Amino acid sequence: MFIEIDKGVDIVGDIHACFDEWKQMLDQLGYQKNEQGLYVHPEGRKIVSLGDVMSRGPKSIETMEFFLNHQHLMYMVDSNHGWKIARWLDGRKVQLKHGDEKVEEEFIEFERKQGREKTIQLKKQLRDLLMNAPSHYILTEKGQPKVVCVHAGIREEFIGKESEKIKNFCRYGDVAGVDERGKPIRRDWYKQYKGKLLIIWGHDPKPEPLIVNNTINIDQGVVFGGKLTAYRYPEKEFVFVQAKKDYAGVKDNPLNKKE
Ligand SMILES: [Mn+2]
Repeated sequence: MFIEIDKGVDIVGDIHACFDEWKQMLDQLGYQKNEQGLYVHPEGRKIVSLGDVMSRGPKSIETMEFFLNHQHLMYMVDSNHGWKIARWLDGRKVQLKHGDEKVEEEFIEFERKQGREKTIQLKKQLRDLLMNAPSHYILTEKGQPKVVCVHAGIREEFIGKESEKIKNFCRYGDVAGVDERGKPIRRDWYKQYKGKLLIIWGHDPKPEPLIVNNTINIDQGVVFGGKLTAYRYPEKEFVFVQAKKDYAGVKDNPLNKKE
């Protein structure tokens, strides 16, 4: 759960299968391909993903495979779509909706082209990757905690701990049931946060990075036609990649939501 910041960390918000924008982000952050065709940073930087790397967008498998092949420099926290897909890959009965059905469509196509054996193997590898993702990561400087990376939210007393309750909170945020249309009612946990550690989170798309107390939301809704955001630490800089289009095409685009 601890990552030493060392040469620097690039924290990236929800990619949601926007693989083209993700590759552009890697270029902008200065990552380069080595002789094996794998990305590395010349200064030895690392990447932490805030989860929800798949679903809704066009290239879930490619994005997940990228994480699988780059475990030498990438970390990923648990997330709501990640957890749903992990259970689906595990063969459990889950209802695929809110863009998760696109992952299944991609796998049907993958199996048609690559065959059953390869598909089973990839599904197992991705299942393991997603199932083993921790609820949050703590970035440390010479062993001292500085930054918490989490998908949907966290409370100060949960930091550094792990339990079913904590996993749920980090995956979905502070959810107070569902409204009459079946949408989760989200409580804004960050408005109550009073901790010293900087919390970087995603999940809830905002048009611009939202800085409240000691928290920063870096999900700028790339899959909804917004932008992909990375936050560089210790530089404390934002890097953006504009979406090529609105991939999700939902009627109630969350980027239009009034605060
Ligand atoms: Mn999410």
